[in-house]
Amino acid sequence: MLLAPVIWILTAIIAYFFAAKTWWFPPPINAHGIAYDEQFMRTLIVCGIIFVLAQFALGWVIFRFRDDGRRASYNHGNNRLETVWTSATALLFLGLVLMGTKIWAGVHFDQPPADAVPIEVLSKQFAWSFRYPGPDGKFGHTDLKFVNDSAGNPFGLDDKDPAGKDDIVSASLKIPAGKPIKLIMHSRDVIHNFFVRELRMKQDIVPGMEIPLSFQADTIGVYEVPCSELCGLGHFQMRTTMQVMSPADFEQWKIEKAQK
Ligand SMILES: [Cu+2]
Repeated sequence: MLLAPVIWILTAIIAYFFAAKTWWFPPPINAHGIAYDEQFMRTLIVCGIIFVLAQFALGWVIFRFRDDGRRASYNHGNNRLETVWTSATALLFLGLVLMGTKIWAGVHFDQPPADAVPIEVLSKQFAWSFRYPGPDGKFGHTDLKFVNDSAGNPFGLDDKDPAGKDDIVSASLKIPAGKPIKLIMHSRDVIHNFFVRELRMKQDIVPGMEIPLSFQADTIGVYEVPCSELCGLGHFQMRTTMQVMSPADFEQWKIEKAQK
């Protein structure tokens, strides 16, 4: 008897925190993030309404069929109702999955435009490095035998290759706002994961593979890039930042870095 109001009150409290968005995501900074949040809200509203109705019905059934001293009766159920709600659930589920798939696939299957800014990403236990081709637009040759973290050469740049002379290596990601970006990601050791909450994007980086990820960020600011795949003892400290700059500031930053 007491259980019914407890279920109702708990349901109301849970629904309130979701409706009031008490603990929520940071605002998205790109069109994909906005589409992602809209799809999330659609799914949450559909599931939320069903959840609240189901919990209230559960409370009602507990109350209605409480032990009032009468003999219990047997009910064989209702096949038609079961067919209806199972089909409705399947349809809703498939519909939401199809809508969500389109948003997800847009990130992973659409090809970046030819003028996308290429940036090479190297993840390793337990740091991030980013490489830009510099003013010549060409990445210099690299080789494993030149890799030297303590000398500031995590990519293994070959200093005999003129194309690599102007390559820029940075410990944090800098990108221009409103421009398509193409990340070319590698891992040196184990699986790491590139994640920026505000982009609503998360991508595993598997050693031995070249993993592409293209996106665009529109809001200037500094955002955290935490490694999001448990990659070893130092995983907790494997984080850097993604700074979204105005295109002019980005060009200026590249010039300053290339001169060093
Ligand atoms: Cu990691």
